[in-house]
Amino acid sequence: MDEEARKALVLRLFDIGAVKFGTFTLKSGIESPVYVDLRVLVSHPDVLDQVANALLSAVSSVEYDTLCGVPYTALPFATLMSSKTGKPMLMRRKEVKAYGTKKMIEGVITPGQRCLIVEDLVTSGLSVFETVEPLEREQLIVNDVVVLLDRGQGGRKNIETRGKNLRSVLTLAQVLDVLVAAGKVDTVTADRVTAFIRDNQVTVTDKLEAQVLPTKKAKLQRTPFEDRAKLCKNAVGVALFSLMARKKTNLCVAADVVEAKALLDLADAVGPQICVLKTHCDIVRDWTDETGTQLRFLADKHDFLIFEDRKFADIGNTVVQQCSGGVHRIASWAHFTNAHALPGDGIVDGLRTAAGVENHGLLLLAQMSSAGNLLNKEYTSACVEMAKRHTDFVFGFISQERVIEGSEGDAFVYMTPGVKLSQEGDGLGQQYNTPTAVIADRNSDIIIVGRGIYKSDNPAATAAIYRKQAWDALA
Ligand code: S5P
Repeated sequence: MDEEARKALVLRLFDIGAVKFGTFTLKSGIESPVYVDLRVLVSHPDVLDQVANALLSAVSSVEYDTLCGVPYTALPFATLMSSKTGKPMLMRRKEVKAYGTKKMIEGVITPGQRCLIVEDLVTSGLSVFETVEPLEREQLIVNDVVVLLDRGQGGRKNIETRGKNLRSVLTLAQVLDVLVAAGKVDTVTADRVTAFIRDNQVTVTDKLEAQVLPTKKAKLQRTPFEDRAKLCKNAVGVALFSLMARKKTNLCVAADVVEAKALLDLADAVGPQICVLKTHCDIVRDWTDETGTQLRFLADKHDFLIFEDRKFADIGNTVVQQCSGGVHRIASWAHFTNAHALPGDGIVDGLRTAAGVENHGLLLLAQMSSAGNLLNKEYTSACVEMAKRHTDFVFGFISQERVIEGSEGDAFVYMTPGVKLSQEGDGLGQQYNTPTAVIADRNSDIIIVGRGIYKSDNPAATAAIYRKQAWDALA
């Protein structure tokens, strides 16, 4: 931005009351001779437009794929910049939704993309990191921050020492120079402001950082899987926790392919990466007893468990037949299966009768990934209570997050479907989260990935990528 444009912008900011001089008590209780309120800009579209142009010219040499404004004041800045450049925008939620998908970042997330942070005002620089953190957790690359006004109180240093480049359109010192030259502010006031800035430098201490950045506050303490194996009461659950600890994987592949050969080939290819292979035997058009036998052979060869995702939902007497009989004879080859809690305890009793607790286990569906599903909080709690009544057989949940806290919850495993590196849905209601979001933010144990892996060009290599992300997210 040239000198004239800068001057014009400063004068307009002063005219509309975005920068004021006098005596103001800040949130911290400190008295300041200057007050900057950039929220008023939304009432002045011409200034907003000037600001967006100025921010864009400040980042003309920066390479980025997407941009994200720090809420709320910088959101309209980012929106205009996105519209002018055609680059997509992401939005960070200030409050995480208490229901539904609990996303921190809205918009289409493409891991590996470079995201530019747009901020209105930098004082300490810490609020920038409240936005950087969730973006980096989603595997976006954040190198650059652009701000309209740097107050000059140490924010630049705080941002740069954390490895980010800061570009600012204006500093408060520049604003003062323009306003003094234009006769809008007298030199006594300008000197007071300069002295204030000098005397109020903000250094970010660990304590301050922990107050501002929530994830620094309470780093999740996870009980190791080998210890959870000792808490679990079902033999298959014990085997699963031990396997995860031994093989160092918390990846389950949903092998939703429709031919037996394709299923076995996929199982053989991803077998080295997974702790669980999840099947839907009723979508395999040429299923025979031999398919089950071969799957068991591959499970032994690669050290994984087989989970038939049958989602039983009938009365006890019927599920006995469905689990042990029919064409699929599920209990003869699957290590564990799952059920809806809807029919009541009889469904658990029926499946226990059909399969036995020695070599089989059961998960309950406590939450689902699909949009508009009817499994509300009360239902989830009722599922949890049901599981606690049957710990000899029920060893975990299909859920979107950990549903039982504390050591009591450590005895159960939490498996989460709806996982993909890119979060676009499938047009049929499926909703996706990234491996990191599921494991690190929602404290789940195992990611279940279907199309993200079996539809990729190289399922074995893709499985290795998901495996690493999910395992690293436990740390
Ligand atoms: O809530 C659920 C529960 C399950 S078990 N949402 C799900 O998507 N699933 C299953 O997980 C679903 O039946 C499918 O086999 C897998 C997800 O597949 P993807 O291709 O969307 O990853």
